[in-house]
Amino acid sequence: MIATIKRRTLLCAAGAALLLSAAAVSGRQPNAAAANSRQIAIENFAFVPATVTVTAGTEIVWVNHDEEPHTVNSIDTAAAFKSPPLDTGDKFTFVFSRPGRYTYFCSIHPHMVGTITVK
Ligand SMILES: [Cu+2]
Repeated sequence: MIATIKRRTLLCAAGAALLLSAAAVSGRQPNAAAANSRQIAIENFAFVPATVTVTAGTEIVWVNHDEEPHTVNSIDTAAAFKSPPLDTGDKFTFVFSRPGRYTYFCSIHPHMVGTITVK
């Protein structure tokens, strides 16, 4: 009985740690509200639209509509972001605060490429 409770507590702690690391990975800044938000769909092994132009401070939300897992990984180091594998319906958010041109790809299917231009 006690062993069961301890195990549950451990599982909860592990769950909380996962949530925390997911928040860190997403690049979300809790106190900094994004000026704008844009969605990019991941469907049929492509980022749609593949090319997006936004103003600085815009939050990009990628949503995986495929049945396959995908990731969103930056190529440039100026804005480094790396999502965990996204399952169907999963989202990944990153706020682009500085102007520039950011290319990213899916690490599982490297032919999937997209570009964010921040003005
Ligand atoms: Cu992919």
